[in-house]
Formats: sequence, C-alpha cells, structure tokens
Amino acid sequence: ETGPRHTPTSTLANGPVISPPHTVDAFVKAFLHELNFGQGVPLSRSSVNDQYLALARTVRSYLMARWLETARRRRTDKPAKMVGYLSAEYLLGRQLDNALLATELTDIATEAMVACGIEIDDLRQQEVEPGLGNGGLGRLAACFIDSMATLGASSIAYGIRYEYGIFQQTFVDNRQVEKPDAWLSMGGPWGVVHPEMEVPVNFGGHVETYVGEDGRERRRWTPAWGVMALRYNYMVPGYQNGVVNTLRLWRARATESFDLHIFNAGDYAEAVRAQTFAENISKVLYPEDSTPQGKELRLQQQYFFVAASIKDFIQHTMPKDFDVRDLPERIIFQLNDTHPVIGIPELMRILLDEHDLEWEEAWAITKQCFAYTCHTLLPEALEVWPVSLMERLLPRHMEIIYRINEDFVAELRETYPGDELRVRRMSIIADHPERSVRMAHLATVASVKVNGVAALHSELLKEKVLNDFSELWPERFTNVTNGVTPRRFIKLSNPEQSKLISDTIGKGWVANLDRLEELVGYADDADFREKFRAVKAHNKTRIRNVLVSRDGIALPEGHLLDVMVKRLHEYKRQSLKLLHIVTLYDRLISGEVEPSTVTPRTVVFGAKAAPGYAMAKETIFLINSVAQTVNNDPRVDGRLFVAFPPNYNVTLAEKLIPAADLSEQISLAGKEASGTGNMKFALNGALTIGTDDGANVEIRQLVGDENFFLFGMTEPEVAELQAKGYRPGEYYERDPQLRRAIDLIASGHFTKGSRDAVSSFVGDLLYNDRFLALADYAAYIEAQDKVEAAYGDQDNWSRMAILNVARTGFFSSDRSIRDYIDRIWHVKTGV
Ligand code: 73E
Repeated sequence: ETGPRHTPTSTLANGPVISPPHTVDAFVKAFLHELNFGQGVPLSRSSVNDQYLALARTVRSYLMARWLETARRRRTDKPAKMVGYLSAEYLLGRQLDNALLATELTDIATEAMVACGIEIDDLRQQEVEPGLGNGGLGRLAACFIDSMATLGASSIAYGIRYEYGIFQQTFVDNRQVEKPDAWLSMGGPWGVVHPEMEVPVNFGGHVETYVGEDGRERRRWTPAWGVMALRYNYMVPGYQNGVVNTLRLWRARATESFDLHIFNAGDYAEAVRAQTFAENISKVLYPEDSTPQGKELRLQQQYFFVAASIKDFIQHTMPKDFDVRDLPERIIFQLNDTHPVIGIPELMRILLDEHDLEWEEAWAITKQCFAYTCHTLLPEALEVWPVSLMERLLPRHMEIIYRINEDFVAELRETYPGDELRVRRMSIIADHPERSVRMAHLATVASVKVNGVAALHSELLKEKVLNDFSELWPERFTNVTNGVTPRRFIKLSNPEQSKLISDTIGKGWVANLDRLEELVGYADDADFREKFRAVKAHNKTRIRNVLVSRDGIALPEGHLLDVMVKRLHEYKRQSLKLLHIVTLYDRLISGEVEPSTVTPRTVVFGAKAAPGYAMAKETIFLINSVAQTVNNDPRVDGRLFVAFPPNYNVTLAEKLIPAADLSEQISLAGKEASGTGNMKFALNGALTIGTDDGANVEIRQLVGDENFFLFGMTEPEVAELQAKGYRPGEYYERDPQLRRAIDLIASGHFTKGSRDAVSSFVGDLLYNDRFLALADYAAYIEAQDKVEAAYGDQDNWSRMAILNVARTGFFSSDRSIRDYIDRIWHVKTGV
C-alpha cells in the first residue's frame, strides 16, 4: 500500500492502531460521536436511518482497527503468497449482525442502544442487503471470503460495486415485475472509498508494431477510450480471530480526458452524456443466472474489474521493488467461473507490453497464476464472446488469445497427429455458428487447476464438458465440493438451534463444524429430540411473523413446511413441484381422499426469474395462480397452503430455511452443478427430498439413505432416455394421476378460466419438457407420499432431522477453503 511520503515523527502517529475499548460506555461514546459529527444530528432529532448509519460506522471503526492491524502484519511478515479471488458477483447479505458477531460486540451494541433508548432490531431492519449477485455463485463467493478470513488465509477478493444489485421482485396480477435495486440510496456505510487510488482501464483503439530501444519489434496498444476504476474497500472479518480481510469492489468513473475534448468543443451536454456512458459500466448487475447473455456491456464489466484488480495487485499491493517474475510465488488468482477469464490475456499483455518479457517467459508466469472453477454443466451457460466484439473492444487481448491458441493447437497436433476433429473441438476459437472465443477453453489452457463444485459435477466435467482436456491433462482436474458459512447460516440465522448445540456439545463448533458429529448420539435421546422440535416450532413462529409483516401472508399453523427456494430455471424443475401441488389439490377436491386423513402441508416458494426468460416467468405466474386458487378453495379444508413471498433474498433465506421441515432439491440429474441451499437446509434440520444430483449425492452419502428421500432417474439413466428419444406425451397418456394434474391446469381452473394463459406452459411440458419433469413425476409423487407417512411419526422425523444436522458438518465453507488451499492454492493460514 502506498502511504504518506513523509515519515511522522510522533510515536502516537506511528504506533499500532487501537480499537475503541470493548465496553458499553466506549461503544455509546463512539456511537454518539458518529451520530453527532458523522450524521450531524443530535440523538433527540435523529431518524432511524441516521441511527443505523451511525451504528454501522461505529461497528466499522472496530473492524477498521483489526483491518489495519491485519494489513500491517502482512506487510511486516515475510512476504507470503496470496489468493486473489476474482468474482463478478458477491451476494453478501446484511452486514451488521455478521460484523457484530465477528468482533464479539453483539451484547455490547445491544446494551449500548438500550442506553440510548434505541431498539437495535429497528436498526437491523433498516439495512438494505447488498445484492451484488444472482444466486448460488455469488453467495458462494460471499461464504468463501468469510471462510478465508476465518482461516486467516492471506487473501484479497475483487469484484464490481454495482450501483444496482439484483432487481427487486414484485408481483402484479401474479406476474413478476422487476424494480431497480437502489441499495445505496440510503447511504452505504460499509464501503470505504479511496478516490486517490484510482486505476485507469482502457478499451478499443488499435494495435501497431514498433521497434523498441533494444532494436526488437514489439506491439503497442493505443486505446480509444478509458475509464477510471474507483476503489471501494469492504472489510471481511474472520470469526472472532482478529483478522479482517479486504473485499475490493470497483466503481467506474469517467476520466477527465474522457470528455475534455468534447468540453473544449463547447458541447457541454454531450460531455455530460459521455460521462454517463463511462459510468454505465458499473451501473447494474446482469440478472441472468446460469445462462448469461452475450452483451457488450457485460464484457466491458468483466474487463473493467479484472484489469483494475490485476493492476491494483501488482502496483499497489506488491512492494515497489517487486519483480513480476516472482508473481507465481506471490499470487494465485482464483477465477470464479469464466467471468474473470479475460484476466489471462490481460496479465500476458502487462508482462509483454509493460514489462518487456518474451512470450515464453510471460506465458510460463501466467500459466502459474490462475486457477479456474467451473460452476455449470449446461452447454448454453458456457460463455463465448464473438471475435468481432473482442477485436473492437480489446484488440490487443484478441491478438494475444490468437497466439495462445496457435501454440496450443500446435501442441495438440503433435500429441494427436491427424485428429483434426479433436483439434477443432478443443480450440479456444470456435468457428460456428460465429467465430468466437470459448472462455472455458481459454481458462482451462491457462490454469494450474480446474475444479468442479461437487463430486458428481467434477466427474461429469471430466467426462463431458471438458472431456478432451481431462484426457490431455488429467492431473489438472480436481474437485472442491462447495460449502456454506456456519456463521451466517447457523449461528446468526438459527440462534435457538445454535444455543441447543452449544448447550449440548460446547461452543467450538462454529469454527469447527465437524464437531457437529458429537450430536449423533443425541438423536436417540428423547429429551434432546423434544428440545430440537421446540427449536423448529420457534423458527416456524418466527417466519410466520416475518411473512405477515413483510408481505401480509399468514401461514397456517401446524403444517409440514415444504420449501423450494432457488433461482427459477427449467432445469431446477419448479414445474415438477407445481405438478405435485396440483396433484395434492386434485386429491382433496375430487374426494379421492378424506381431508382429515391428509398431513397438512404448506409449500413456500422463493424464486426470481431472469427478466428475459419467458418460460421462467410463465412458471412464476402459474405458481401464483395455483396458490391463489388453492388457498381460497374451501374444499381444501386447511390441508394445503401455497405461499410465494416476492423478492427472495439472503435476508429472507436466513429466516425461512431454519423453519423448514422439507428441502426441495429436485433438479434433473446431471444439471445442478452443486447447489448450496441444499446444504443450508440439512444443517438447519430439514430433510431433503432430492434427485441424485450435485451435492445432494454427498448429502445423502453422509446422512444415510434412511434419512434422505431420494427419487428420480440417475444421470446415466437420463442420458440413456434422451439417447433413445424422450416423448413426454407418453407419460401423460400412461399415468392417470399426471393426466388429471395437467388437464386441471390446461382447463384454466387456476387462471380464471383462461386456457390461453397456460397454453405455453402446458404445451412445453407435453411436447418438449427438456428437463424430463414428466419422466420423474411418478417417482416424485411416490417419494412425497413417503414424506407424509414419515412426518406422521414426529419422533422419528426429529431423529432423522438431528442426524442430518450432525452429519453435514462437512459442508462448512471452511472445509471447502481448506480443500482449495491443499489442492490448489498452497497458501499459508493462521492469524
Ligand atoms: O449449482 C449451482 C452452484 O451451487 C450453480 O448452478 C451455480 O453456482 C453454484 C455455486 O457453485 C451457477 N451459477 C452460474 N453458473 N453456475 C452463473 C452463470 C452465469 C452467470 C451467473 C451465474
């Protein structure tokens, strides 16, 4: 870090940074100081927002002391290799409680607020969560930075400070309507901006050859335009270990020169417009999950944050006399999917054009500095960028990619003489349907390691998506099963269960989740089971209260709580869940079952659809329509209720997941790379109904077959059925129960008599059904019937739920990060 140039002489200025004392008095003082001199209001006239901002800044000052100390230690210690986590998304969730927990200030802050006559819960509610991610991938990045700090791994995370995060979802006439997420509009107290540490990022222009001072020919990029990357630091505290790491998010700002010539030409309005153009780069998070659209602005965002981050690391994080040849000893950049892969040619460009290295040397360095995590199996999710766009936006990078590919293809032809088909399959450049750059191939060629995110996923990655590459470089491929942070998703979100666990096995489990195994024996303890049920009941009351005040939804009491929360996507099969609900409803209204004999069930959905994803939006409309009909039909007799609270986000997840009895993980086998919601539910004492997909496989292995409701085709069975030709209509014809459900939807029963409103949904199921919902329907219904029977024996259900908690400590993101360190990063840990 660059500091002041002069050397302060006072020991006061040079000494260690002292955190305000951990006392209620000191906290009150610091809080009032922030309120009076930060917000400029007296307590008596302060708004809830003033109070929240002052509280956040007070907590931040405690974090800041630890942050400065962590940075100081890392500067003075022997230089150690760092992790540079590169991710376009961080789905952080609210910051206040996590910061209080990490710094052990929860009680002090609560008492301090009481002393000021403030209800701290009101301030908690005031925080707008930073929704800088879409779903699992962004949330994973947030869990990982929490674990890196908790393990004391030397690391820095980089991303984009989107001005608008994931859209706010509302429903109008049962259809999704998106509203902008102006998360910063009430102030962003957690980010610290450093305007003087801006980094320029350039675009466009042309490349030319010139002869350098040494007489050698070189290439020179003359960009056409550029923007400034403004640095915002967010503090990432480890759990009660004194470490605070950095999350550095970049915001785009117009350069002075950007509009100067327009100003000089006298066109003021045009100059201001140009400024808007530059600042658009960090304006909004693209709301596509799994299937990103190939939009130019998205490529601009990717290059913007990656170029700023790499430059920041080399110029500002490394010492001044640093030699770029030592980079591999000092950094490993982890690529969170292909979104930051443009960093590979960017590092090559820096080494070649700015540090005058030869190609071979630059490549040898670059190849050691990156590792790549793939998060998908869907072919349509693999990012490709048209060569024409790359050439226009990043001409020098395109040139470098061509050269990387030339060398790679030459190597392939040597290894596989005559196998041109293979060479074409593996080439970084695709020729059809359009000449484009395959980012996953570029990532694989340039990375030390390539990992999938669950055991099954990593196997399928080797066998399918990147099969040719795993044959060529088998040792490059590895698995790191995802995880979730137990701080946010157990300790904070489920205080009652946490207390029960601590009372039973002691406190250490929060940073050592394997210790949950000590609970196994308690599954047979009737007293413990009763306490465990009381926790669940408490959490159900809590979510009931949350949904009433948040959405005016009144959940019935005493129901099995069945929850499906995740992005809306055909492969995740919310449509299959819907068919199940319609079947339960049909059984009730047709008189096939006597309502009093049915296990009462409430189904809660949470899901955002990408705004341009028509089928996903149709599914949302139909879920809402079914909910409306079912909840208002007296024949249901209180046995079935469907709730779809809008705008599912991290904050709602924290309240909903701990209340769930049943976790829906029903993707078509071979499509969900891992899932992480599945882990959160199991750790919070819900049982899973799920397919043999993603991390479900590992959950089932750990908790045992008898404590998991498995159904559906396996991945090889799916492949076989698809190979022989899948015809969904046959299942409709053969299964009367399924036929009744589909016919009821098609009749317009749920859509005020309108058949048109459901025709595309029904038509797709019957004639396309890309993700084989109808083929798994019968097995799913059968498994759900077993769930109902099992729920009837509450004592045994509790036993199963406790074993789920006790045996899933493996899914702590601390374990994931340890795996990354052991298998990929080889960085040191410890405070
Ligand atoms: O299975 C999840 C996985 O648990 C997977 O779908 C998700 O990543 C999670 C974390 O590993 C994911 N998101 C994306 N690809 N896979 C994605 C792709 C493009 C844009 C945004 C997100």
